[in-house]
Amino acid sequence: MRITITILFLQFFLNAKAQSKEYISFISDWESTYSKLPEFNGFDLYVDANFFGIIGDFFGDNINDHVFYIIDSTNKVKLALIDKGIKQKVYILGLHDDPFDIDDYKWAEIIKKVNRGEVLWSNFTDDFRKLSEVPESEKIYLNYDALYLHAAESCGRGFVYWKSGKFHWLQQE
Ligand SMILES: [Ca+2]
Repeated sequence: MRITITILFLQFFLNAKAQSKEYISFISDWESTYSKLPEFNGFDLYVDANFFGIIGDFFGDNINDHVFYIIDSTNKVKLALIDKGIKQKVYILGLHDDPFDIDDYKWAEIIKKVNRGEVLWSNFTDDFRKLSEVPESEKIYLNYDALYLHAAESCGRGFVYWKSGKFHWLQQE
């Protein structure tokens, strides 16, 4: 029992430490670099979501990228993806050309990294379905990471991933 508690405490401590390290790293990257890019003109870093920033390879070149939220002067939250590589590229979801017609990502209070190789799928087409009912041809497997967006209370959620030069969405109801 005591060992279990010690392990739980240790895990909690390590998680908290990892988060704060990530938090500090994103703040400093924003202040020293990203906030100065023309793409982020008029935006501030948004820090009120349940996650702060995510590091992973979302574009498939084995170089870790950065994902975080930004907020504009009208209080709308956009999802920024920094594709780090030989040449750094900036993508912002939530602008007028958003591929999913979303102009405010604030509803997605939680964003998690989906590790490479994990199945991406939609649980709703004409009706709800389980993963075991999804045909193999509709399952997506990537050899790089993806994102899982969801709201804590409502049922809005989905996978966002990059493939063939654009972003894709898979709905989870
Ligand atoms: Ca990359």
